[in-house]
Amino acid sequence: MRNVISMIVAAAALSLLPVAALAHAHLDHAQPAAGAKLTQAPSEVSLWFTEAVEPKFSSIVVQDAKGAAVQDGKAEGAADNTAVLKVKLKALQAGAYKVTWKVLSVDTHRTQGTFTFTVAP
Ligand SMILES: [Cu+2]
Repeated sequence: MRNVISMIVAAAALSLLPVAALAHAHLDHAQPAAGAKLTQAPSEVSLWFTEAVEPKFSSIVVQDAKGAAVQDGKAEGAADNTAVLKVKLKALQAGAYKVTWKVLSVDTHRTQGTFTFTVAP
């Protein structure tokens, strides 16, 4: 009985693939926004994607101009939105920062990208 159920579940999952494969998790928008010039240092970076992502298999790295990582801990999802990935930041000094994100979307496709923002109090 268990085998029959797992076969049905597998068949149902496969039948969803052609539809899901049409979409990938692209970055929709970010906070801070790409290219933003901020007068106050942000305490976290939040990314909104075009489809749900798997936080356990996704990452956000934020680096200062010297390449040192300034994120505080691992990227995590948001309780109210499966298409959001965010990471906390250490106290940022003035300067330029580069955000590099790599995500695994729920349709199992990997995407990645980078953008920068500047803190200029
Ligand atoms: Cu996709």
